[in-house]
Amino acid sequence: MKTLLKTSGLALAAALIATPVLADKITLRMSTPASESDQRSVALAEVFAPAVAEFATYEPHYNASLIKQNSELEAIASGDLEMSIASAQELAQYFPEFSIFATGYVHQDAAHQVAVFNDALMDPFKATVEDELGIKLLSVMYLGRRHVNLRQCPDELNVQTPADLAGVNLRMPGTDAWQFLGKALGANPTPMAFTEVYTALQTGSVDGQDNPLPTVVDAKFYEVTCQIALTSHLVDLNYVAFSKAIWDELSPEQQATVQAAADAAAESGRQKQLEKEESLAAFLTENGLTIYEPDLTAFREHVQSQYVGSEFAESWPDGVLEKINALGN
Ligand code: KDO
Repeated sequence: MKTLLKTSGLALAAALIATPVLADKITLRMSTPASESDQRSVALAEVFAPAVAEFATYEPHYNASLIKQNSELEAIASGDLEMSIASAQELAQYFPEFSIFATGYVHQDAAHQVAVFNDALMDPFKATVEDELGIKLLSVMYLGRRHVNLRQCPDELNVQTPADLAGVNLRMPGTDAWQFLGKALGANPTPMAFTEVYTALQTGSVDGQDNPLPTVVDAKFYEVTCQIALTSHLVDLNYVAFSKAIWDELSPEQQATVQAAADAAAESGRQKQLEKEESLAAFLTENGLTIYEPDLTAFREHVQSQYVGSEFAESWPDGVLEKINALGN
């Protein structure tokens, strides 16, 4: 009997020594200006979080409740945040060359965004962010086609060409690349955080805003606006931004799991956002908005002409725009 106990005790001790003590799970705080119901938020919560749950606790913070919009990258770099749904426009604050991915009428559609993000042309951009900010851009997320959404009804303000936006106070997000796009559309851009837009439209402190149809529905902008001119002036994207310091603490297997989880979440959100873009025009019309297509040639030609010779275009590495165009259809 003694021998049995002794043997089992030794076996137990050996088992405990052999079993690595499970380190505490890492916490991944994620901040976004988006709501909890936005498809990008849903995808990270429902696809990314479960996939990494064995070694990480995903902790989302919506509506810019933890970190204000366009300050998320700084927060990750300083260790106050681990993840964000970042934008090229935010990155362009640090690295002007990122403005090429925020330029009107460059990306053609969601598939083009994925092709560009996965192409070798992207490698120097990703390396710069990793080396200088300590942030990994894991995947590209589809935000959607941005259109001009106005308080005024078409009988008061009908938008066919950029000239029709002269004097229109158009809210754009707060970075230079966004303000430039607002001017390129022909409007007077007003910088404003996403979480302030609904009230600004409701009170008339701005005439309009520009976001994809799913956002117009999710943020209920349709309640305080009257029309959408389908300019499609930017097929907009975000990046799943991830702390390199955290990444470097992970095992190669855990890093592969995080990468696969980010890609799966981005793809899931992309498909749902595309489905919403197809179906929501009817919902918005039923809810009183007038939706129409303006003179797209006039908008495309005018917007593109504004970038030629601009400070942003000067920052674009030689040949990148041609490579992006070649990846399109
Ligand atoms: C916005 O502020 O209009 C914008 O669409 C900019 C995007 O880069 C992104 O920050 C987005 O807001 C938020 O994710 C809310 O949808």
